[in-house]
Amino acid sequence: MTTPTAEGTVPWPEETAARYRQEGLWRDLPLHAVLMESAKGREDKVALVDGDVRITFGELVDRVEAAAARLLDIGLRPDDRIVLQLPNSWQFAVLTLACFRAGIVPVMALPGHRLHEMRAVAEVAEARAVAVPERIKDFDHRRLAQQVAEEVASVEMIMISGTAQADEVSLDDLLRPSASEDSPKEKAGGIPQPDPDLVLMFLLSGGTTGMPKLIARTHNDYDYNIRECSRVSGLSEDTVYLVALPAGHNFPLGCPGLLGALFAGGTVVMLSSPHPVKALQTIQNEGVTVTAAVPAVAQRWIDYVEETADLPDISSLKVLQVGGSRFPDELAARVRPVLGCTLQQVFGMAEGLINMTRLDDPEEVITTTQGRPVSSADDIRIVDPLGQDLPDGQPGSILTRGPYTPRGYYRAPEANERSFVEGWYSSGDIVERRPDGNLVVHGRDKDIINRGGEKISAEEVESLVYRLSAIEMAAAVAMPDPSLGEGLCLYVKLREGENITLEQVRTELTDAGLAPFKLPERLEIIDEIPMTRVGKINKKALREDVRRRMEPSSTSQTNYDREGERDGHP
Ligand code: OOB
Repeated sequence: MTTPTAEGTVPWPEETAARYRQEGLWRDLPLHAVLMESAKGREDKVALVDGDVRITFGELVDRVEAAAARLLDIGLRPDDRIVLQLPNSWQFAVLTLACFRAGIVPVMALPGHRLHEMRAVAEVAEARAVAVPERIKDFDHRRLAQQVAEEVASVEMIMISGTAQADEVSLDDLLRPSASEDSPKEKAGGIPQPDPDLVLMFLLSGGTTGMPKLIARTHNDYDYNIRECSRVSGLSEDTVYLVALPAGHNFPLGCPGLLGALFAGGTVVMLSSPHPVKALQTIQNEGVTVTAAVPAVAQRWIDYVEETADLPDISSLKVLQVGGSRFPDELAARVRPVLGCTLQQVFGMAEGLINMTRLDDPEEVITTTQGRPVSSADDIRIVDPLGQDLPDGQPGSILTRGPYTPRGYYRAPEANERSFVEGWYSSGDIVERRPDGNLVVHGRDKDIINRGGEKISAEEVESLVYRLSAIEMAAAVAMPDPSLGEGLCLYVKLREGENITLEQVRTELTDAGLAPFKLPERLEIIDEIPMTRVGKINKKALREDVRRRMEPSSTSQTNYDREGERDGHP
């Protein structure tokens, strides 16, 4: 394999790959072929809904084929990378599928990312294009794309959803249906099929390092990921799947997500925000049967239903998947009584392994565990700090490998050294395996903050904080948050005679281009940062400290007021 993306990936060992093929887990189908198959005989059925836009399977296949050809016509080549930062919209789905068809590799950025993240992923991926909307709310994504293009040499093209300027590629034009004036190539659909063993797309890791890492997923592995998740979530052509989380995230994309729903012959409904008013109304209007939420979103939906008279009728909803961070047992127990649907807990990761409770599991399993692997080919070990296997019932670090868990990050040998041990991926989660095989997530030993399902690397935030000359030492730690589970508290030691406010820190990090969801919400200025005996910052002590400070008796002026920030994605 000599393509640029293949060179930076860590492939599965040959004999393992051969076994996955032989067992039929890897089918050697390019992913768009699965869509073509599901579209057959359903040409007039609605595949995709986005507000007033309704696209049938026939139209979807046509647009995807035409757009794939146009991507090549404008000068992109198979294996080129496009950083995709689009809100949940029909354009997201069509462009993603068109990339898959052409063998062009989308890099799944999130709408909340800013220059710091976009530049980093464009650089690592050596992207040739960036696809953005003009704006989301009051943020100018065109300007962001222009900055990325100015700073990253490989980026030559800006694709705009909305009104494109002369030097930009118009996505509305690129993604339009085929027409008689199209080139013969577009009509013939004669572009080469991508090799299913090659990179399909890059997902972003919610990892621990200073910069986001890319996870190369192949056609073969992601096809299997989607198939197993669809089976365990009971998807069929009757499925109406609501995309309420950011579509570029693995969970709503392929677990089983929008791709699973399309491949099952079901209908996908795109919604730009999981706000309960919109989401519940959409469930009623479109007859949504399944959707995915992070715990913070599920909690808002539950609270909203309990507090509101005259609600939309959401009885079509059969399954609510919840994952991304730990769903508290007490909340899990309220899903069926309040929302009237089956809860499916999902403990997954962009790096691969997906665990789910089964729809027919006893209520106790559904409400107190995070399920078990979706595939019998997933291997799991629970180990102690020395790497020794632990018996069931004892929490330890989870290691995993399998047919849809790649063996390394893209172009990241150092991170691979730490996160992959002899082919096993170590996610940094502390997990107990019960005798019935179900997993319970107890915590983690990785240095991240999980803010309502959005992962924040402490190191990434700390490294930017050091730009403030007043700060001598900094530590970002998780603090309890009633709605998001965790928030970010920044501890700092100041240089002699200096002072600083939370607002100054937030402004500095914003100016550095950090995504808003990663900004600290509380600042604690202390005389000495506690250290462990081996000379590392004692984050456990700091987490306990902030917990104490937040107890009702103690008051603090430094907590950031986040009201108004809660309409968007968590
Ligand atoms: C999902 O993927 P990522 O890549 O954003 O984050 C993975 C990490 C896990 O290692 C774990 O720390 C945490 O998120 N996590 C959970 C969890 N689900 C994910 N922690 C506790 N309980 C859960 N149910 O978050 C993701 C990807 C696919 C499907 C679902 C979630």
